[in-house]
Amino acid sequence: MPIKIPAPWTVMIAALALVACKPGAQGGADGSAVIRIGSAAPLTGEIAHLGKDNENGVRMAVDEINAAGGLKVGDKTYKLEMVGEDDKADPREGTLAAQKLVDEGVIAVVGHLNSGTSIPASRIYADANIVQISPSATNPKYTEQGFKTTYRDVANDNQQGSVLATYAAGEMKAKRVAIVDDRTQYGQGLADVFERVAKEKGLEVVDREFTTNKASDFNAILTKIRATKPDLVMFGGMDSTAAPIARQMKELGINATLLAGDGACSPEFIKIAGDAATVMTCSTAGESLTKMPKGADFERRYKEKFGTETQLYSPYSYDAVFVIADALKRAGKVDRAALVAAMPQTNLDGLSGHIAFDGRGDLRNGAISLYNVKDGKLNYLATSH
Ligand code: ABU
Repeated sequence: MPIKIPAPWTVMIAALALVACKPGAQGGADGSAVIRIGSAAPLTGEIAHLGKDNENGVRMAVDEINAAGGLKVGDKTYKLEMVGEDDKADPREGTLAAQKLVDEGVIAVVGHLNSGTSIPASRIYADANIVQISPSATNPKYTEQGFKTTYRDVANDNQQGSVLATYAAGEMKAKRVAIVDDRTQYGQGLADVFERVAKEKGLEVVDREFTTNKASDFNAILTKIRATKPDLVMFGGMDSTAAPIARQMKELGINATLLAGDGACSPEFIKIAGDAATVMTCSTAGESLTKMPKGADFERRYKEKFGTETQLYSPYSYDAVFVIADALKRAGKVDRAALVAAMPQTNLDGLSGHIAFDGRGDLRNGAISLYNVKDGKLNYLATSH
């Protein structure tokens, strides 16, 4: 028998359904209007410390905007709400997390952390017309897919791989290099660019090896590399893998620099590698926090709020929220399509530097910073634009 619903209830149910389906803006528990921003990063697994750092940057920006009274879009003021998802640094989990964020009605996403998750997730966001800004995915393919929704606010690995190879050939005066990568889209991609440019610069690539981002025993690879007598070992991969490589290089008596990209250039690397950490020279895909005019203040406030130091990408995930907020204000309404249309005109001074995007969604004039390890800390060496 059909159930009859009294007329006022049908109106209320229809109104609730409309609110539930409307992407971007929702009602808050206190009756305020709310804009949801997604944060996708690995919150469990080997690089959870980096994922948490990304999420903390988003949370810090969201809390600051709310504490200042919220975000005025058109004639209405909204509170921001961060919706965090754990993608476990896994491509398949990344697409599941992306779909969850779409279903949760976010207007934009900051993430993912890894290129290997950001790239497959980007199609899902593009299909849902959701702006995605990765604060850390550096593989060039991420922004080469032709999506209008795909952005990053760090430099890419064409630039990073080239700077690393140029630095190895120039300042480091390396002649013989061995290359190892972790077969992820980031690690292999960065190692490929490094290898191509290193050869162009006249370096001899004496060995090319690969491992995985889950491996912890590198004895076989490193014993083979030791026999080739390299000046440096370039590694494409993350800090959780680079640290045991550094330790085992020391144990095997390999007298070479470990040269790595942004994924390994973290305080966590130094903590895990211990007294082998000084073997490393590395790059990050943005300006150094120590060179950002408000970097020290950010570091202090971050520590006060989260009780821990920044790792790598929180300045960029923090900035990504302000980029979204700025584009929403210019769009004048809380609407996914309007936000997508406003993004290309981004022209903003952020914590990490000036933020404007090229036609693909890559950061214009991105910086690569170089470091070595001194006194148990990353020691800034130089910036290349
Ligand atoms: N950029 C290094 C770590 C993230 C990634 O691109 O996979």
